Amino acid sequence: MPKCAVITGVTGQDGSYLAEFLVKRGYRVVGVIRRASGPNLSRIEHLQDQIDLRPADLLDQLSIVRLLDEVKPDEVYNLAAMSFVPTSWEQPVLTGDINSQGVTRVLEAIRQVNPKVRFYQASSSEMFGKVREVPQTEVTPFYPRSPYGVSKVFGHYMTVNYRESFGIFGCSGILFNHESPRRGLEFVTRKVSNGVARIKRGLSNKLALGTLDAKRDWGFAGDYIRAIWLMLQQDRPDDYVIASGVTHSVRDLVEVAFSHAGLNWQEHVVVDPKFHRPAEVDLLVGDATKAHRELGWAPEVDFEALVKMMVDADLDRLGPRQPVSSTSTAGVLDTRG
Ligand code: NAP
Ligand code: G4F
Repeated sequence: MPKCAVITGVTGQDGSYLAEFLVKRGYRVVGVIRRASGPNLSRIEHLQDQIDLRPADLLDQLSIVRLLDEVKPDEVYNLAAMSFVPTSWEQPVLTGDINSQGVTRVLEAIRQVNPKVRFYQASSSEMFGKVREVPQTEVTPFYPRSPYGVSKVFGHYMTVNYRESFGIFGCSGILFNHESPRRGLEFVTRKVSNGVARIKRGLSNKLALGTLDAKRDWGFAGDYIRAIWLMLQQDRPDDYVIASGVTHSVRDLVEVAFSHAGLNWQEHVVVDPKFHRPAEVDLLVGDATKAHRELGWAPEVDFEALVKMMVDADLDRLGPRQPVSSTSTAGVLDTRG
């Protein structure tokens, strides 16, 4: 019998890579989709005949219980979340309901339907926030700096508690920022790669960003998915930091992305205070020694290769060069991000 995995958040960046990964390993993959008024399956279109899509919502306990009861999975990967930090200040209650109590709902469903199901929780380096030590490890104290970060601390500790209280095989992956050509357009890496491609193709001339000083430990989503799966294949459940161990500023990101397209970033990037956050996470850099040692995991794509991959993908997506007026400021990219 092939193993069966349920993926919440299958329509998102990580869910799409994980679904591909598990299908290749012969899993029966069940992806959870919530009701939308229009199609939002673009990241998993190519997989649609290889995975089973079922409706459920992290806000609806019964829908999760029913799903697990019908599907009888061996593994549940809880990737669903309200994942954009700025939105968490606008919608803190919804953020908590999905990212915190949503985790409880899945854990309770497992406890009720089959406590032997293995569970993965998508925790985040945002939990470190105003960092207490550098680099951050599995034992670094948390100091979240946004409702999103706070909500993820709750989900993390519920996973630890269901493991320690009820013997659930629950693992929490503390993943640092990971990106790809499938990243949402509002996150800074994709905003930059898309902005560079638009400028290069003559569709825009300026890119408005927030702080250029914040530093992140950026990796490739395809690499991080392997670590997630490895956690659930171990003899005992545990928590792991997954990171590249190298940090770069947003300014570094911008420099690499623009120069890869033959552009000078200083001619195009403007700082707009509207993208500044009520509280910033200034520096993240993870120490993934435990994952290297116990999971045998290591990333394969470094920062420069990642940025170039994303710029190339957006250039390809936008197609051939359009006529450009170098003095025009029309079309300044103004996404939510
Ligand atoms: P993403 O692209 O924003 O995807 C989020 C997914 O969650 C989407 O499939 C979304 O469905 C789904 N979702 C949201 N609310 C839901 C609800 N109430 N019920 C069911 N599904 C719901 O996020 P990602 O980058 O793939 O990240 C995956 C997970 O890892 C998230 O939990 C995120 O917080 C966490 N994480 C991400 C990173 C990173 O750098 N990417 C780092 C650390 C942790 P719709 O398509 O319907 O909106
Ligand atoms: O790309 P970001 O929006 O990602 P952020 O806030 O680090 O969160 C991401 O990574 C977390 C893991 O640490 C995940 F848990 C979370 O779900 C999400 O995937 O912003 C990165 C940095 C920030 O310091 C931000 O202030 O880039 C800075 N930034 C500067 N200008 C910008 C912009 N961020 C965005 N989104 N848009 C800007 O214009």
